[in-house]
Amino acid sequence: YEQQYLDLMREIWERGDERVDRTGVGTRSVFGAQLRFDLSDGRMPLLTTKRVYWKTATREFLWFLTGDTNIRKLCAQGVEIWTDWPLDKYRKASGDDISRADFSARVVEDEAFAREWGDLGPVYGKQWVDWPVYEPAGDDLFRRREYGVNQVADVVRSLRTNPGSRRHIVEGWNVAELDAMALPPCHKTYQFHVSGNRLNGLLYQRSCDVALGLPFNLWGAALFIRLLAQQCDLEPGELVWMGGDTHLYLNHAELVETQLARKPSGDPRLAILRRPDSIFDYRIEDFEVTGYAPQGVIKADVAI
Ligand code: THF
Repeated sequence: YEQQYLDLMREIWERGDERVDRTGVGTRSVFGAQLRFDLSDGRMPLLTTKRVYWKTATREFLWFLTGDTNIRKLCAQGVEIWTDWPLDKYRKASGDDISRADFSARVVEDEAFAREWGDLGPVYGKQWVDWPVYEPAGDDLFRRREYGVNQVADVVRSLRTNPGSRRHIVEGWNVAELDAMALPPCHKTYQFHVSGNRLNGLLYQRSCDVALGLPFNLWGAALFIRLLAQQCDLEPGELVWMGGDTHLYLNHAELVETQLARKPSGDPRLAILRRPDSIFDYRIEDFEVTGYAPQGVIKADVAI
């Protein structure tokens, strides 16, 4: 189960191509990778060879479902995984060498500041629940419709009414809006598939930071399947993960070596304690992980 992740990590570290990437940090990379995880009986792809903050990843996922793209609500919950991008932009624009903690605190306290500096542009949440729609307004003009497409609500509906469909897709890659995003989506395409009473899901990720991002991305994709399954009276099936540029940053050497020296231990399970009326009504208290006794945290810097 987890061994697949460790094997991928080792493969990239030992045989990946060395490349200079956008961030300037440098990576070792393979192109095209696949992992598969059985999600039956509460199983989740939650790594035990280091501590993964599954609550942080869950809060991020619930934030996506609200359609919000401002880091303010994340910072207010102590989730700082998106803070580095607005922070970098603010530092460059203002020349102020503010610390991450001070920046985050200001985003939480000062609403106007958050509005100006805390937004990531039309990233995941916006595209998932409010993909913009343009309608003809006469004379070759188009105007933006007040409500966009809620892809998540549509998938809930299509899973319920037309389970055999091959079009249960949630897409983040809105070509026309990429330039306005702090980062174009990495986990860009989710497809769901009903087989008997089981719900499978596939995540295609164009670019993957295997050390820091992938543990979060796997958790998020598995959670997506679990929520949809509960809402649509299906059993969780399998998660298939596919990566495009699948890489390790060169400054993650210590993490890689520490983690590859460890052996998976334990068998964590996720219980969802409540079934809300809609996929948009889950709260962090609804999730309980049992049997999770991970090995220690391994700290590493994120490439911006
Ligand atoms: N950019 C890069 N370079 N890597 C990524 O993983 C990544 N993401 C998102 C967008 N751009 C990315 C942001 N997601 C962490 C985890 C997820 C992130 C960003 C950072 C991180 O630092 N995790 C640490 C600390 C966790 C914590 O403090 O709660 C960890 O040890 O897991 C991938 O989608």
